[in-house]
Amino acid sequence: MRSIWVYLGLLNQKLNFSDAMMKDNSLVVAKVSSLNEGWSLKLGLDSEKLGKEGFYIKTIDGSVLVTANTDIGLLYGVFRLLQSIQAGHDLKDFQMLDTPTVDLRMLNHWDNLDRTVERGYAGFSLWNWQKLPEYIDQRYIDYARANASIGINGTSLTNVNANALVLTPMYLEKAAALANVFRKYGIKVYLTARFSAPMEIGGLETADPLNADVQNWWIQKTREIYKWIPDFGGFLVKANSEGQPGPRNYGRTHVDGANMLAKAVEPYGGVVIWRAFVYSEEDETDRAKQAYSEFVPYDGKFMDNVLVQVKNDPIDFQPREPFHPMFGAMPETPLMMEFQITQEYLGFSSHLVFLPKLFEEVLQSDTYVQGKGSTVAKVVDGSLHDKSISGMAGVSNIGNDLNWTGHPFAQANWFGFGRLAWNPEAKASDIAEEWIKLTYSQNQELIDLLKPMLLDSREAVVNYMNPLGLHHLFDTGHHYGSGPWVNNPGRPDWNPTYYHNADANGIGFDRTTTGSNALEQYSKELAETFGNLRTCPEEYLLWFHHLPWDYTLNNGNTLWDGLALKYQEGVEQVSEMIATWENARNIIADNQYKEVKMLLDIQLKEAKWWRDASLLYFQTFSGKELPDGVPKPKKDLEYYKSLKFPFAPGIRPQWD
Ligand code: GCW
Repeated sequence: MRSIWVYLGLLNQKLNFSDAMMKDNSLVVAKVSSLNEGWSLKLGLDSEKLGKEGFYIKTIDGSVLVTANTDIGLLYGVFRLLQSIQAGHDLKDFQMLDTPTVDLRMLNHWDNLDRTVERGYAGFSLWNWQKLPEYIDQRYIDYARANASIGINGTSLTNVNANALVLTPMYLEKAAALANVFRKYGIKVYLTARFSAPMEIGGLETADPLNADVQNWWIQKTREIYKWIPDFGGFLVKANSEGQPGPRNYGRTHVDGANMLAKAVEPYGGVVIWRAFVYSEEDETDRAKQAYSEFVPYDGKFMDNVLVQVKNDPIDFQPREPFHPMFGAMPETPLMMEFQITQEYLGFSSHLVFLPKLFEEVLQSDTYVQGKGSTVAKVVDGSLHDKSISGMAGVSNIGNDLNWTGHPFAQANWFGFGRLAWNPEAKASDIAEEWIKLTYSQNQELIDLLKPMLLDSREAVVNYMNPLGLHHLFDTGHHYGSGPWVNNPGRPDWNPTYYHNADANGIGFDRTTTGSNALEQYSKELAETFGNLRTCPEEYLLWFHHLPWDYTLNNGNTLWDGLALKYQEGVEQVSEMIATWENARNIIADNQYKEVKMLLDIQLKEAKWWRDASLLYFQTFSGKELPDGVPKPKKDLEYYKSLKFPFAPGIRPQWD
């Protein structure tokens, strides 16, 4: 580039085509409204297509123009141009028009006010509440830039297991300081609202959403928040879930609770994001069914500025589950996708797992609610049911670790989430390739090595942790490592034994008509496919069916042998990742090599732990020998059961 013109239209005149350009090799960054008529011929652009956040990049006569309707559109365009250059795109005839198809593209931090992070594996919270509001850590700015560079436009600062104190003036002032930093990057701040806040910090005797004093308290509180943060995004709420207070404590409904808050934020253009992750210990029915049963009857009852946020899967962010049946089942309600970027159930920050593969699988799942092609992506972007607002949230994997995410490759999951939130139709393989180019290099040999490694890594973790549709076999509380034997009294639905149901006859959760019939929550086509053993994809087999140990799998193996071989396959896949990484050694920097090599070694060790502990335990039911190709475990079951991890990261103290 010879010269760079950044013309934001601040002067009261239009940018003349001949003035600005196109004197070879310039970069012009200018809003559409500031381009004079001379441009239209050259551009042939219908600026309406760009909307509020889209951009258009075009090479004209050897110079490059980035244009958009808004400042944030320009910023997104410039970031994309830089990324395109970095990824080696030829700018000679470059042309790109892009707009997001999802409105709210958010990170959800599960950060506590004491800076611990629930399910955080990358150090402590970035938010240094003690030094805020005066001290603005450079990392807040870097965080905002990184997020803007992938199109994230919202961040919820605090844990959904909320502390009401964040709504007090002392913390609002601090949150406002963060909002001031983020605003320049198009990012709005959201706060988690503890439902009982009117009692805890407001001195009221109830938090009943139908009580006038309570309603008024929230109205006043919201007014106060908007004084601090004029562009406050709204509230994110976890209510009546895992011990959190909510409207049901008062015999009221989720609609009563959500709409009370929605009324308070409505005058300011705010939204309420109400989580559907609910299941009750008193409810005897299959946990997988409870959110659907509780929410679907309320379709159409929520105010227009309420989004119901649904986890991608019915149980809980597992390595693999079928998509959540609520997607597609609430045509009158905007359903916001909740993915988990932090790897609570996928190896914390020691395992290399490329999550866009998981996200893509969910988004491309067909709900069939309006015939073939009714994908989850179309539910989430609002196009299937013509929604006026749409959203996608990712539970953040960011902490104050030097590299932000603990594992260098976990950055790919943050990046990939951003790409998919911008465009849920994006392809995991394109995201992988782009990330490698932006992070490591354009070297084709390296791309050929790393891309398949990334794309296969998700299947590897499924294989060595929870193959064939098994789920939630994690040791309780911290969720670190294998614990299929865990069967604590207390909440059955927190116990692995509840999910695998292994006994002498077989293994798996019967969710067909002979069992919990969770199948009925899916469309007829899917209920038939999943319910029929001949058509149920084997990756979901034991999620839907309880089957005998000698059941014959598609490849002719018995279930027992097939299960054992899947665990083994997962371990071998990690060994292959290590071999791939060795081959990349000469192409990348030594420190980059070493860091990931050490992590891959941990991953291999833990993959073997998962295989051995799980198989030894299941063997006590199957009574069968391990098939050829699966090595005999070096330790016995008692050893694995004896492992305790009182200081595993990311846990909430009260969960132990
Ligand atoms: O998966 C579970 C986690 C909890 C989390 C909860 C939720 C924030 O183990 O730590 O709480 O989900 O999503 O609300």
